Amino acid sequence: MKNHFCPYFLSIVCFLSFVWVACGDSDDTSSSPGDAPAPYGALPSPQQVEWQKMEYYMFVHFGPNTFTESEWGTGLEDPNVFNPTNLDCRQWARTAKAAGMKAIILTVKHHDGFCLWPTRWADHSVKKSQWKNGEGDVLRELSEACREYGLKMGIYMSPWDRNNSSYGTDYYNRVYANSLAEVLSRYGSVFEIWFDGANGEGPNGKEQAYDWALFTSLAKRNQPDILCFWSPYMDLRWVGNEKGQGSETNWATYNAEYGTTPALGTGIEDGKIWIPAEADVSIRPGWFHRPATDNQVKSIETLLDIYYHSVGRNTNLLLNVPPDKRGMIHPNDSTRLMELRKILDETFKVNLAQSATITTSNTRGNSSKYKAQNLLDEDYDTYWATDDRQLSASIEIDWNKPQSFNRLMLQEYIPLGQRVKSFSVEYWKDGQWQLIDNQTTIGYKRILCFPAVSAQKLRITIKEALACPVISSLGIYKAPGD
Ligand code: FUL
Repeated sequence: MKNHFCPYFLSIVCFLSFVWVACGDSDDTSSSPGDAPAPYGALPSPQQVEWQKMEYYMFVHFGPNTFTESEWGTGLEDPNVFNPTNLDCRQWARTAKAAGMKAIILTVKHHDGFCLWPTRWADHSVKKSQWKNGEGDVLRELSEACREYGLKMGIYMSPWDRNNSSYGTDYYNRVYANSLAEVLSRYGSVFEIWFDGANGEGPNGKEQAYDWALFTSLAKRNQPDILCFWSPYMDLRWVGNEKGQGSETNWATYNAEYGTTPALGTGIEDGKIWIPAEADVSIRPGWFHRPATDNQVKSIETLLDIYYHSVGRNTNLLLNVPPDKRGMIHPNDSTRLMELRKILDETFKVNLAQSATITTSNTRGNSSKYKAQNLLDEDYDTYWATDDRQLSASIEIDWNKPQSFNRLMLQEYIPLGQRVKSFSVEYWKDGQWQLIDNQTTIGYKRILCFPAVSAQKLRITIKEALACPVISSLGIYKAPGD
């Protein structure tokens, strides 16, 4: 029996393994043309994808510090110091909108504990100020202005509170949570809550052990789509500096180890959770307005550098534009914002790639669904992709006649994960490819700046990817003046 069974059994095993190998092989090479690439690694939530598309928005530091001309109030300020002579949140919103920003995040409470809305949970608020006889509500005015101008609204609420007498006790966590519930339930939709990491001593000399689980769950209960910046349960990470500088290599994937903060700029390749970076920076020295800094608004060169080193490096830009004692944005800041907008609009107006012939070394399943033209259609949801096995591939752009350009923009389709690990850009000159740049990650958006090149052909080579590349957009531009 044994002697007979063996060869028969073996031949079945051999046949089955042949079938398995053959099937496995055809699956690997290309998936049938209709098959979309499988998602890879940690993925963004739909809210994180929408957040990434916002790219650029306004931070507004405003409060007693504006009137005392300080950065960190002590919490002992007389509430009457807060007295804007002409608060105009519509002017903030109008400025943000014209600057091309998508939202405004307001400091509803800074470390001094003064609340810009009439809270039930603290005495130190607009209710105690002479402004509008204690009847004012800055957050209400901002929420209405944002709605009118089609902007999203976000909230910065400092957990550190130098005024509240319960700070440093368990009770303070309830005070903070209840205050949070007020701002997240009364003013419409809030896209982001900014938990500031600064944590000093309270009036009793104690540091607070924050109940992050409570704060986060409460935030999500009141605003299911909200994204939390910076806490043990963060959806968004701090980029690691206050200069608006993202990292060249920047994975949106991360491991949430709050407090240890490794790799803030670079993120972590194959990190377990999708936690993209946000860069906060002020348009002038200090976070709050001081007349002394009116002539120190950052130059257009510095702002462009910040833009390319944040938005251009897969990092959202949160640019602080602090209103003055009137409660209005100073003309020096708004003028600079408009100059920046104008240059960016001119730069990105004409995508030179649109007029070129584009060929790729591989197209997924040879299917028109994943064709190179998808790179140019301005629809983020269509993309060029390669076969599963093809972890490197190239895109060649040919204009038939020389073109001058100095910016290159690439976008990965992040709902399927971040994949590209390295890529190079070359142009054709004197019968050979000449290197423009060797780079690492792309992510939601990557923009390369280089001295203007005049060439008929350009080649982008994805050299290494964690899974087959899935690229949504390609842009080639000529920035003025470079
Ligand atoms: C820091 C704060 O201490 C600064 O005052 C400012 O609000 C900045 C955005 O965050 O942690």
